[in-house]
Amino acid sequence: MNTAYLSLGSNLGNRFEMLQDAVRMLQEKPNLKVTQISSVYETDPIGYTEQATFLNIVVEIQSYLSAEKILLICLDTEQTLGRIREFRWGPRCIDLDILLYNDENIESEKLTVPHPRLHERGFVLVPLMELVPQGIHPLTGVSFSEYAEGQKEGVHVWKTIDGVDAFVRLES
Ligand code: GSY
Repeated sequence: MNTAYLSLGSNLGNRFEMLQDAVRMLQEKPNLKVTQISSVYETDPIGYTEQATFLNIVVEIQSYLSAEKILLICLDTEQTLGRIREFRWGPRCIDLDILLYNDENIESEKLTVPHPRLHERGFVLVPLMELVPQGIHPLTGVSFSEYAEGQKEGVHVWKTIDGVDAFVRLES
């Protein structure tokens, strides 16, 4: 069994509903279970800053699928939910990224894991630390909490969540 962590973000349309739909779609996939979910954070945009604030979460999944198959599921989820992305770093309905896949280092044409910008994004580190408070970056050995120092500005809890099932059932 493999454990992976995915980052989900939305800053277009009904952001919360987008996150819920994405998690529901993940739940419906055979051979994949969503086992943990962070609080929902409202976060200032990073990269292209002249855009709306994001809602971000991190989920833990357990699966026998390879990281490449999980990537295909993420892309399929984005497409099904009609991601509109006009340009790189720009606004998007929903974005799913693989942050970690076990402690593996994967470098292929399509996929780099751990996510290459994981350690420099407060909107990823803060929710990730909820799920793995003692987490260590598998390549550098530096703790996520150390990386998160100085990157918490603009990352605020928007809604606390009482488990995956409660999250998908919440009124949006
Ligand atoms: O990489 C995911 C998309 N994205 C985000 C995001 O999800 N949250 C915040 N706060 N800024 C972002 N910039 C990009 S690109």
